[in-house]
Amino acid sequence: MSDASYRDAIFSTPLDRVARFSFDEQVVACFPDMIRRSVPGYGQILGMLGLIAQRHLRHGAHVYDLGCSLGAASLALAGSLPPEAFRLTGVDLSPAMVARARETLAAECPDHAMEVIEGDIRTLDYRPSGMIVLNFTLQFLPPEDRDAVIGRLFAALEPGGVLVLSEKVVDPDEADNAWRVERYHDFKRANGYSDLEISQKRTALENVLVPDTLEAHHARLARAGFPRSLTWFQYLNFASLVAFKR
Ligand code: GEK
Repeated sequence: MSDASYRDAIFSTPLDRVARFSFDEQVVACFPDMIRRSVPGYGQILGMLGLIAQRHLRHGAHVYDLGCSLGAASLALAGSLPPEAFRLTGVDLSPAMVARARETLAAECPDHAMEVIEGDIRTLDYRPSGMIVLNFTLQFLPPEDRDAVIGRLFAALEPGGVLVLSEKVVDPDEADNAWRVERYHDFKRANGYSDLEISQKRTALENVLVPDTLEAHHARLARAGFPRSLTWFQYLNFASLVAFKR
């Protein structure tokens, strides 16, 4: 990224009332550092998006990057595919994210046809697309809205289209879940977060990020009409699925 990126220190000082997490200016400034140190496998997932697109994306098709934040998934696709291979629309609800994503995509890949729009993925009027990326975004929607969104994405995909869905997940087995969460906190500590930062971030995300089980994701994809979905990646309590529309 061309702009300066700051280290995430949002939850490093004791706050008497921890605010609900939101994607504001403060988060935008340190977002690349935050997501890299907080999401196990984030870089590997981005790297694989281009390879999945190379195999499954019809030449010239349209792609959505939903909840695009600063456009990292879009940049990863542009790094793997030539400009004529696809057109892309990034969508995000946060004006601060959209502004920075627009600047970044224009500076880094001026030859690729990529636009970023401010919008809510629950109400967007979707155009026919060959690939849809939901990279750690569905988890922020109220659980009762998730079925309808996945149904609309299935309808928007062209035959042969693919949906890539990456999410924080919860294990139905309580002991297995506890082990994954504890090792995830070790992962964050190893990446320089203090116990205070880990616990305050956890509180801020309560009721904002509500994870589903992998089973619930596959069942939802099937209900929406996807004849096939598989978990292609998992690292502790973070996973990525791919769903195919035949
Ligand atoms: C990446 N995909 O770097 N409509 C549109 N955007 C939304 C909505 C909504 N209803 N709700 C939340 N968002 C990115 C990372 S971050 C994940 C995605 C994280 C947006 C929100 O504004 C934020 O930018 C993004 O979803 C989630 O590959 O921060 O853990």
